[in-house]
Amino acid sequence: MSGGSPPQPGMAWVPGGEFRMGSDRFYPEEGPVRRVAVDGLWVDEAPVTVAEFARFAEATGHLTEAEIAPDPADYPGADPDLLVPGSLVFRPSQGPVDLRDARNWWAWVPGATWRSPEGPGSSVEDRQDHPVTQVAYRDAAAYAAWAGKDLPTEAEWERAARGGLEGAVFAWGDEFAPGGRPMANTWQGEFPWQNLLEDGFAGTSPVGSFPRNGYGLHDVTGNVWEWTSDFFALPARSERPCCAPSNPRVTDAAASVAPGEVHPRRVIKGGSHLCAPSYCLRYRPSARQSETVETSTTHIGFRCVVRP
Ligand SMILES: [Ca+2]
Repeated sequence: MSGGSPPQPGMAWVPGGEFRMGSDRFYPEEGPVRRVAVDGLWVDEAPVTVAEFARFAEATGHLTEAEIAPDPADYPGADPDLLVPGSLVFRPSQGPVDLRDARNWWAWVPGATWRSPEGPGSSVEDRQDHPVTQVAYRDAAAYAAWAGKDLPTEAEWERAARGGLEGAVFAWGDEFAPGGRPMANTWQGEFPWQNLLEDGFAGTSPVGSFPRNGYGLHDVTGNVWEWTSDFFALPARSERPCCAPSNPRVTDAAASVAPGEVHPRRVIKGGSHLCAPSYCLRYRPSARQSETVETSTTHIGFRCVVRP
């Protein structure tokens, strides 16, 4: 069944059905591979852009998490001088660093927002058609509600990203760069200091710079990570259900809170322009990470869906 004509411009129909979700070939949090069913739905052809988010902010006056000072209650023991509006900004290192410590490339920058993603003095003036960044989960959800849309569940997102290629490594097949052609905005070279720019982009790229997948979607992997509405959990390993779960959702916020943290974590999907094979081979439909809901960075954005 197709969904008829799109409910809004710039959306593509992703047919419902069963598919193999997850992967057993890369990182442990992606497995086990399990059969999952989702209903057909409309999916934004590209991540929400700066221009689109600007229309939302203009219309609603929405203040993003990055524009609001953190609540001291959420950060016991924190230096009050650091509890100012701001966000996380990627800073390449001068040379090889310990890849186990993300502080080697993430800097907390006061004044970094979606309008000034790298902090005061930076601008999105020439990035209107890039994905919006520096948006936390609440900001993405508020945009979706304003637009008459929703955020995808992880299963919906992965179904859409696979483009109908059952079990393929990438959204376009099993070969990273078929015929030498870059298919997504990722990181080539040694992360986080040597960006060889073989795909032409150091940071985010205009949406649609790379080919569509089989369902007509751009930038499902690479460019920016995308928020989904599922709270983070590891897929169950022991169950052998008789039937594929239909439209599964993970709704347990409390279980997603990591030790020592106060905020729940949601699933982000798709990898970003910072994903390098040596560090984070996550520009794949099955790849997933958890992110605390109040976090915003220069490499997380989102796209929306409409369920018929
Ligand atoms: Ca790149």
